[in-house]
Amino acid sequence: MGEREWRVSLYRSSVPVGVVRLNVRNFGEDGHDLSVRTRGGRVLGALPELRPGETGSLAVRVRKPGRYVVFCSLEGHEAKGMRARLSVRRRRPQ
Ligand SMILES: [Cu+2]
Repeated sequence: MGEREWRVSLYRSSVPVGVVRLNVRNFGEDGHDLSVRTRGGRVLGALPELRPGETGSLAVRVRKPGRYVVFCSLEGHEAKGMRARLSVRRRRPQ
């Protein structure tokens, strides 16, 4: 996935429950960080700020299917558009 001003782009917007790993590159010209929260606002994990061009990896354990929000927590960035919706689905029976 990638971040830039003022966008968060997920390569996959739907993943199964379990450990969700987000590999991110900052394609922008400013620093950006990355967090995942529930719709209720509980933060499940956070990656510190990445400088332009840097990459990072954030793994969060998601136990319940539903919608989650992937966003940049730097002041004002989410309001400018740096958020994306992540749908977490049940695992299909094998
Ligand atoms: Cu940002």
